[in-house]
Amino acid sequence: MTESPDIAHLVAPPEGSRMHHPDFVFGVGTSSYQIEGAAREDGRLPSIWDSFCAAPGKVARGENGDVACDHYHRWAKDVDLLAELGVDAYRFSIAWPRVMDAEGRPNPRGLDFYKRLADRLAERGIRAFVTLYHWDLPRHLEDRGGWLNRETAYRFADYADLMSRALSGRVAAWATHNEPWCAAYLGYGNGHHAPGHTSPRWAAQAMHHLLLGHGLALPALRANDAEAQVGLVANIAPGYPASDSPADRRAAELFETYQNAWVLDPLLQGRYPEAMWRLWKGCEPLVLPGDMDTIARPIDYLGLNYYSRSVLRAKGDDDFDWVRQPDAEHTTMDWEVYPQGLQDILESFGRQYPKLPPIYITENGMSSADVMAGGADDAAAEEAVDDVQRQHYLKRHFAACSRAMDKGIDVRGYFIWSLMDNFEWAWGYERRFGIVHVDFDTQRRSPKRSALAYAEYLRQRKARVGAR
Ligand code: IFM
Repeated sequence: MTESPDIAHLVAPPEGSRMHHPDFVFGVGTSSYQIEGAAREDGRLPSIWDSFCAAPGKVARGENGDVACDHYHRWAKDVDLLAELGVDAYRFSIAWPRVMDAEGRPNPRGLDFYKRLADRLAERGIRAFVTLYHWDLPRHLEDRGGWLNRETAYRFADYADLMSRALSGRVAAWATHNEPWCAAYLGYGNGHHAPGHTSPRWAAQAMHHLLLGHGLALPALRANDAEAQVGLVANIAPGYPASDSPADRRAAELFETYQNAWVLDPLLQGRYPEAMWRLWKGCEPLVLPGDMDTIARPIDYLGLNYYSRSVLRAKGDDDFDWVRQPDAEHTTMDWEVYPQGLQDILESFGRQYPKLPPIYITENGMSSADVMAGGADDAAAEEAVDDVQRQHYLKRHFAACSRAMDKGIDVRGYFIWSLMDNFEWAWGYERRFGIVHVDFDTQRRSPKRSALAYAEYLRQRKARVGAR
């Protein structure tokens, strides 16, 4: 994976950036349901995403993760790809339904898959950042209420115990959950994600049990894998008022409470924000004594996934509307490209949370309509997709992160989402987030120019360290 050395500047952080430091971790991320496929192999049980995809009208074109990137069979080659990229770390998730049967007993074939993967990563000098829950809940648990059932939080702790015993010593950092906001709100509040429920009350309860599961899992993770860091990954977005009016400013604050503080306040301060109790209006979650202390157990790091910002206009007293910025740059998700938001939100967390742990940017990246010239099967199509918008996107977000670090925010690493094009949930395969192009007919992987530039940047960074 090489191109001319001057390609590194296409994505590289600015000169003098603290991100050039050799201890700063650069990586890429994926998740189990989005890439693995092999949905019915080696004892994997059905997950809520298998059912959701099978329900008419839930996922674009009726697509599903049955095959996805076929990573379950191609994992060794995918690790080669990671090694060629030269990343320090790889963030992936475990499919809970692959590793535990319905009685909670381990499934050795599923466990072996992740052991082999973690071992191969270690052989290649790539650190494993492992997420336990990236949304593929075993269906048998959903049949008993899913995250609405408090029991699921305890089953999650059992699962964390199993995995941290199985992978002990092979993992640099565990994340309990990826984006609990999405799991709770999109899964139980507006139904855009599995399991597809549409009740604000259920979203609040599901969130509480997700966070409780996080807290309950921490002691086992620490006991079984003492060297690893332990944390949680949250999706975050800054809100900006559409005007200077007090009402719009309040709307932006309300948005940030709903989007960020709903997850981060319990985690870092042991309580839900006051404003949430007001917003819930009779849809409050049931919180038992001691729950908030469990949720607020100390973590070693906080993973933050940043993609875009929101601009808000007040709608009545306690509600808001999103205001699309028609002249701004957008991605094919129709998400505004707003790098400054990353700096702003990191600094604002620094002010809000005295106990803010070290941060990893665990996801950042964009989807674009990347087409291989001449078709992926064409031997002449060796030329990389020139994903210019993604290269600019990454470079500007690296710079924003760098500025926040200059202002004292302790960011330790940065993971591009995603290693390769994959199953983008309700949007199916059309939305391509990868820095590596995947032809889903042939499963051929072809690094895009952003990947080549990232690899070259990482190669130069290592060479500089070696030359010291
Ligand atoms: O693909 C998702 C990922 O699974 C979670 N964070 C956002 C990404 C892009 O939508």
